[in-house]
Amino acid sequence: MSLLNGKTALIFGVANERSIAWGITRAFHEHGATLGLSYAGEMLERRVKSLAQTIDCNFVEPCDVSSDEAIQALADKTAAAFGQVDILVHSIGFANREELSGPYYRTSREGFRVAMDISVYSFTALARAFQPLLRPGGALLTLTYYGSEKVAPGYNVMGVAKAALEASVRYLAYDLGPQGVRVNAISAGPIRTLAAAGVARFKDMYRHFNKLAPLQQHVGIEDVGSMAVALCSDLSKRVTGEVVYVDSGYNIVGVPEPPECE
Ligand code: NAD
Ligand code: 0WE
Repeated sequence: MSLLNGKTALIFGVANERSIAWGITRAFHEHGATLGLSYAGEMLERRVKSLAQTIDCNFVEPCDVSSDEAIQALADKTAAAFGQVDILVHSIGFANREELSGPYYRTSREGFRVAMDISVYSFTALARAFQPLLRPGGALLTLTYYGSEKVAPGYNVMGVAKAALEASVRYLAYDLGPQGVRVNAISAGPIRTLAAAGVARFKDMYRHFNKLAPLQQHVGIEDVGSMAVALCSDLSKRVTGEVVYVDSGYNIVGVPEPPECE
């Protein structure tokens, strides 16, 4: 199928082959999109470039989204390489590790700032820098998590950041709607990626997830990829400002079944 034929997509947040952004990249490639990848730092350059080769993608550029200059430089390179773009995917989140354990009230001022800057503002910053390049019929997409709505122990300042990110999705959707550009988020269930590795509280909740979710299955990056195709293609032409769950139905359960009743 080629739901994205003739569309150009720029994807932020590939770190390795387990990244959600890589699942989205592969799905977009299967649907005929022309792709560009942007990664965070020199340490990732070799890995991301070799992944890009597997899908014949030649546009692979660094961009630290905490820098306005880096974002503008990338927008300039994008304009030179592609002219206009149809799709931007933001698959970036970060908090200092020490903020992801212990009580939320211990969050430092600097830890709060970093989480908000990289996980929230960067999406707005991309919208701002790329707005002149966005073609009508285009779409912006970001990734969020249920910890924005209900407490996920240890997710802490990231939950607060994701709540702000979801609000940003609605404001951006309102602003870009008249230009024919849609803005949505996917709220994914827990996936074992680099950003989840080594977080103790993640492992516990990951292990129980497929017993609690209605579909009783873990979520994979392919599952997020196929929903991303839907949300960035004309299949979802009249959908904007939404948070769509790809979580095996986990979020609809209010009262989980106690383990001894299985
Ligand atoms: P990942 O580690 O593969 O991706 C996170 C990416 O953020 C990395 O590529 C990293 O380089 C990038 N990044 C961090 N700081 C950056 C900066 N300053 N500039 C540019 N890029 C930067 O992990 P992932 O799980 O694929 O995360 C992608 C998104 O999905 C995040 O927003 C995350 O919150 C969200 N998400 C993850 C899960 C999960 O369980 N893994 C669930 C729901 C939502
Ligand atoms: O958004 C995320 C990951 C967020 C994340 C993870 C890290 C680990 C390494 C942000 N910053 C960092 N910084 C690091 O130094 N998820 C949705 C995955 C996740 O993380 C959790 C979760 C879930 C789910 C942390 C605690 C509890 C649940």
